Amino acid sequence: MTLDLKKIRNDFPILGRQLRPGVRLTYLDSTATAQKPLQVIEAMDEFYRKFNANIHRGVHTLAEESTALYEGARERIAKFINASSARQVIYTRNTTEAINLVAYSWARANLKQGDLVILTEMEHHSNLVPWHMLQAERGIELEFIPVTQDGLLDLDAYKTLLERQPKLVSFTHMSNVLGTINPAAEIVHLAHQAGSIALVDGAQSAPHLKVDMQALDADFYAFSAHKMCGPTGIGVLYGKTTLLETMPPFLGGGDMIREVKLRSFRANSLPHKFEAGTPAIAEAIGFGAAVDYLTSLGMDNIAAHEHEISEYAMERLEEIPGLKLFGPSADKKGGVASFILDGVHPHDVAQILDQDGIAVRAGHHCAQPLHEKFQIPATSRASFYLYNTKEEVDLLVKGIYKVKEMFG
Ligand code: C6P
Repeated sequence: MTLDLKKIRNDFPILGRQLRPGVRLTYLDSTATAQKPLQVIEAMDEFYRKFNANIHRGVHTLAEESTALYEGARERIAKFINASSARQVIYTRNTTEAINLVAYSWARANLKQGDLVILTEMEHHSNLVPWHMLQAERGIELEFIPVTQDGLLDLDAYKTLLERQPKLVSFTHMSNVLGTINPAAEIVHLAHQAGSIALVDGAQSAPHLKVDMQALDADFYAFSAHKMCGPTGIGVLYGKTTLLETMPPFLGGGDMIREVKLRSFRANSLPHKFEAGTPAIAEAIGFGAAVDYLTSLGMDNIAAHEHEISEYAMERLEEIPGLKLFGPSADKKGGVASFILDGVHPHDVAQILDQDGIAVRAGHHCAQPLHEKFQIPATSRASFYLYNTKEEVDLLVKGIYKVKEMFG
């Protein structure tokens, strides 16, 4: 089913915004954060107007209603990723915190000096730095699956690395710079065959692809609501029950305990064991509304729409003299176009496009080692989501020609 773009765009009030007189917003930065539909904005607004109370703590009506809304959202998020139980869905602040939870809890309980963790050269800093920190503390070893010149993971090199019997393979499902969609199920399967567990960074896959935890078989999967039309401040760590149950708590405090004595405590059951303190309640409810929204459109329809837009964008961008695109061909990637333009700094490209209301990101996109690999300090990045149109791609192309003209 094709998406009804006119109807969808009406759901997003911000997309109608005039930035300055005569300058309409063209939002091509959804990889950084997606815009929010009325369905999400209204769910959060309604929570504060009618239901606001702390959760799991009260017996009064509002406390029971807000607990039911918070837990109901967890159930729907679990269904969205096809987790077998909502107990496997731990609310975190974002993908970064979800990965750090694994690094602090599972890894510090299970990894010792000399143990190998395999990452990839295309990781976001949030799947690099927690492991650097553990390396400094514990002396674990890090190896990286190389990225080929056309932006794919070198799976032969991965198979060779697996001979060294890693304890953990942690990789991104989809690159936020190259757009590459990695063969996640295969990478997980190979990790398991080698006796390792696998963590998938789903920050860019959960918003754009149909993900199925039971088919993927990952031990951990991390994602953020704000990239999936939901609010900032909430994300999820999905984990296999057997692992989550044996892991020590991450943060200590209220709600994560079953019993506290002056000199000891007993941890709560899943998922509460990992949710210390008053959580982001309205945000969880907004997240639930976001997965309902995505489900109502259909993840397969969203992926097909994005594929059509990004294929068109690649074609149009490739025509521009002096523009170099990074990453694989459109059939192997999601809606991300990172590029450099001869003789123009990526920040200047972004700034000039902004004059015409076109929002793209410039910089290393929190993937500095990947940029180093391609021997560039930065790229400009346009990214596409369910509400973007071919007309917006045309505006981007027109804007880039304007940049070229200004820089002679
Ligand atoms: N990438 C981008 O513009 P947080 O910030 O925790 O919600 O997500 C971190 C993260 C982890 N992995 C990948 C692959 C990501 O793309 C991101 C976030 C944004 O590319 C912001 S830097």
